[in-house]
Amino acid sequence: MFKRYASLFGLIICCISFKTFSQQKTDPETIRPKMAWFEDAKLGIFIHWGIYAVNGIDESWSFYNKKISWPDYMKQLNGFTASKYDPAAWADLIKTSGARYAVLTTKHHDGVALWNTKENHYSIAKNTPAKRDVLTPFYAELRKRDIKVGAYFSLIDWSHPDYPGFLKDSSRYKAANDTAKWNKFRSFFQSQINELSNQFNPDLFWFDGDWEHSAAEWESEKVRSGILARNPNAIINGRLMGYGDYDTPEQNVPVSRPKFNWWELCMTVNNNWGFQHKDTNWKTPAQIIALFADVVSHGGNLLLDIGPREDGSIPAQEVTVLKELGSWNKKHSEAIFGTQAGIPAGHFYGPTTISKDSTTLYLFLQGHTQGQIMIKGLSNQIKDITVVGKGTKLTHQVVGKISWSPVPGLIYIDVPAMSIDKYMTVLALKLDKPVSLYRGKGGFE
Ligand code: FHN
Repeated sequence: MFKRYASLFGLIICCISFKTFSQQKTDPETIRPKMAWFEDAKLGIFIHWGIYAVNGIDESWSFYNKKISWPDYMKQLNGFTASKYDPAAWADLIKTSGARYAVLTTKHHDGVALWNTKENHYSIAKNTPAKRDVLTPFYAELRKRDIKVGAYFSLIDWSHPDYPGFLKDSSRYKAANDTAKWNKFRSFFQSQINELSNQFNPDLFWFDGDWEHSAAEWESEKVRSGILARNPNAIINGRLMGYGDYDTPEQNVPVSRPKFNWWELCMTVNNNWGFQHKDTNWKTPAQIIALFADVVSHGGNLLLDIGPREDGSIPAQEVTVLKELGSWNKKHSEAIFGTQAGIPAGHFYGPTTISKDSTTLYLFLQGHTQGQIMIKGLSNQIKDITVVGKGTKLTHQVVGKISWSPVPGLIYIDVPAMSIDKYMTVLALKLDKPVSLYRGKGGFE
């Protein structure tokens, strides 16, 4: 019964909100096997690290939007030292958070590569006092800890003389009007992608900036097949003009379940992707944990962004968020990792997840909820209720169940103050059989 409602719900949602789904060129059934680790991962850490951390200004956008001139922006090359960069400590922190993958900006729209690119263009290794490729050691540390390796790569390269776009309201040329130049740029960016593939063999390619050109102009199909020829299991995010594997909403927690397949919300801990001295608008661990539960409840992953300083140190607030998220994840692991999206909204006021075999329903209690909570339309018998990570057993009461009617009663559970978690309490409801929901009108229907 649950499956029937889940598909109906999915179908309705799909029809209303998923333009991008219908535009995807990849067949979900073909890619399903390689998506398995991603589907179970739930949490990834995004890292925006680049020369923009020197002045603490918008990554690339600051010169594009003319808040600073391009020459002044590029002067930040001289201040990027990576002097405190400790890739093992970064990887340890990521592991502690519970994340299963990490995505680092190998090159943002400003064109500065974090590895020693063979192409004749900017890199941290050649043009900054850091004087080294910072990708290799980080990826090695991630792999030692069994964390999947992700490479963010901007298709847009506003600093490249052969790239059409440059500043807001002024471009160098139009791709369609100078094919020779555009072809030169294409061969440049595709060579850089080949370098990443061959040197680092990322588990995940995270493209960005596809909006400036069409799939035909980027040669998205060729880019995709080139990556897959090197590694057929590589996952590609959905910013390759239809040639990616999953959707990437940004900064906006979906208000309803996005779609059947795979998606990932990328979100900052404060207001910006990269390090900015003035940005102190940090989300609290409680807020991040609630957002994370919300995303997982809707069947997605959270790609939580941090912005290290130019020297490679990570702001204390981000360290705290990752550590607190990690200890909460450790305690509530069974309710998050390897679960599936929860029941549709309306049955319970809060996020939910379901075990893979569908016989355990997890309820995430908002804030410091204590006292009575209620579930509507759950047709199952509840065999047992446990506070996850604590083991406390709770009792429940079923009210209003008429023996001859298909309408299930209302379920009330008392949550005592002594069982609540400092961030978000989770209850595990063991059911008599796979989740079965009633969504009728009542009476005989
Ligand atoms: O322009 C970028 C932005 O700077 C940042 O990198 C985000 C992360 O998803 N992506 C782009 C905007 O969608």
